[in-house]
Amino acid sequence: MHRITSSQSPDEETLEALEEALILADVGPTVALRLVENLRQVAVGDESPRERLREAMLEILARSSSAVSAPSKNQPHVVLLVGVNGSGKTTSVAKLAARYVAQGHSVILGAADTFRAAAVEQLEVWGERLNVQVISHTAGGDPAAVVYDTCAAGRSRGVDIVLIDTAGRLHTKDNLMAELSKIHKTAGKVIEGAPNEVWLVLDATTGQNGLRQAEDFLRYVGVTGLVLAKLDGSAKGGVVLSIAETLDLPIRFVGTGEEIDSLAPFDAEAYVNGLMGQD
Ligand SMILES: Nc1nc2c(ncn2[C@@H]2O[C@H](COP(=O)(O)OP(=O)(O)O)[C@@H](O)[C@H]2O)c(=O)[nH]1
Ligand SMILES: [Mg+2]
Repeated sequence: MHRITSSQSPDEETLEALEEALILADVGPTVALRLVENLRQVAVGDESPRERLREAMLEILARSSSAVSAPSKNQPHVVLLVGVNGSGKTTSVAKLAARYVAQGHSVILGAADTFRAAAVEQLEVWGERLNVQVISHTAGGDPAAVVYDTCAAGRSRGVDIVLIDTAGRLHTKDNLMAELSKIHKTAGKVIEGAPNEVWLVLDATTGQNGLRQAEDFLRYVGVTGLVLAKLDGSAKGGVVLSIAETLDLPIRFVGTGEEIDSLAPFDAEAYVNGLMGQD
């Protein structure tokens, strides 16, 4: 039987299989190569390459997972959700609202996706179900004005958490990204230091384009964390590992279904196990 001993480097076949698994899980060739290259170079102990790879990934995730800013007692904690079309922003806003309400927080929602009337309705349906107020304007209006009103309402009512849904936008469209910067600044005009968090919602089925998305959203609105939606399908969501490694962005929540309670705080161990195909 072939056994790796202390002085040997792991066999090429194993390394190649691991690299391929990473790429198939959407980790991306650059980070996959870097991870496997490290396995190749570091002297091998008793641990299997697979186990060491697992640890290396957990290390990346631990490094990027700074503590999330906590809601303060004095003013609303504002969270802005951003991302491309259909990534899961509105659903994630609703899920987060349900979660915060269950924790005893008061919540208000801002329907700043003014591009589509359906988007406002979608959020209002969730708001009714959760008994949470939704601030909206007519479709086609200025999203920054919605953000202004939502933050102002949140402040005057003394709510704990303000969650703002935004329109899906292509990260490559400068005018839409500039609009997002304006939304960001507007929140800060109403509530000092707002938004406290800007979470980029990524669809787990997004391949390496997710990294480019994260870079662009980070540049325009200072993304502070990720929400990985749709991790319930066959997708492994490896792109967030690339993002964590490359941009040092923490993953905050994971969406695992269309239902309101299908959202959980990110669990690095579970994620890495899923990535490596052992649940
Ligand atoms: N399976 C699954 N579907 C989701 C999840 N999050 C959102 N969706 C679905 O993805 C679609 C787009 O979601 P939506 O929140 O409207 O995306 P938005 O355009 O970014 O606001 C909807 O059909 C949602 O029900 C998830 O975690 N798992
Ligand atoms: Mg939406």
